[in-house]
Amino acid sequence: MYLKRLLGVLGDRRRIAVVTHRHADLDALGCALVLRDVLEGLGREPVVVCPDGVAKDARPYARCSEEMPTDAEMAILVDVASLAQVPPVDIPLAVFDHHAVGDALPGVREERPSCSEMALELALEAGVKPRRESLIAAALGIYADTARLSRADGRTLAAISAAISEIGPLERYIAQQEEDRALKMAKAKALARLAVYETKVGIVCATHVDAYESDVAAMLVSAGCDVAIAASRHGGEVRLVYRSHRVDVGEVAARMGELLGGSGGGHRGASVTTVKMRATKADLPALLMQAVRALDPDPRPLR
Ligand SMILES: [Mn+2]
Repeated sequence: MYLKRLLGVLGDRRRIAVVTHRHADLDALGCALVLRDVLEGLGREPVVVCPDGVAKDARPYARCSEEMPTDAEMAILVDVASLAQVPPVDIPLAVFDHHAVGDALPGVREERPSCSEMALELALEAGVKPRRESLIAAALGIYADTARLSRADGRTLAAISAAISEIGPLERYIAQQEEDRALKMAKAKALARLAVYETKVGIVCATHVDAYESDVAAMLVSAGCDVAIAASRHGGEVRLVYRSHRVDVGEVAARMGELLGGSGGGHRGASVTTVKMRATKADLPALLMQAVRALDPDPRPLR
């Protein structure tokens, strides 16, 4: 299905650059690695090129060069809809992409949920077994581009199913995507300093950190807090970040801003109060208590 079209544009060229869009994401990289394996299986000499490097979550699978090889006879652009997404290339171009709308180039362009699944279908068609690393990147690429498979159709699931049969459940690779040590420390400290209250608006969780207050507040809401408040100090300023799926914390942040002589506001579910004040770390729990009392004057600490 794809093989004939691809072979048609390749002709008898041997040295092929498989080029992702700038800052390749997992789908671009997975697609490129599987395509490379297929081309190798067909007796060509492919090289994967990732202009300007790869996105953070794709870094564990970045087996690619940032520079174009000087001797490539053709470049196949993968996961690339527009030529604006790649640096200028002065050799014959082809495309292997899952965006129906894009610059007119020879090759394979079809509206599909991900580029990686197209490459996996191509591998099956060509009778080539991709490397394990390529299968992992492609499966993660499908998972990412389909918003955790919510946009997957039957063909997508068949492709990822074949990959997972080889590499095992994705859980181990997703868990491997390590967070920054600094972010992990901020989350751990936030948990160590956490105060939890039952209030008339639900469970309110309050804590303080040196940085990553938004990530910390989001973490607390995903853990089940109805309202999360994360305090932090930045220069001569104290920041209270609010998150909630239930309570209009935009209004709460504005009210706290007035109360403390600062300013506050934001969205219904995500907001912030900032106050110019010299505070020490030891002052933050009392400020947080004020913020909790703004939600309910009589909060009951959870023990
Ligand atoms: Mn993609």
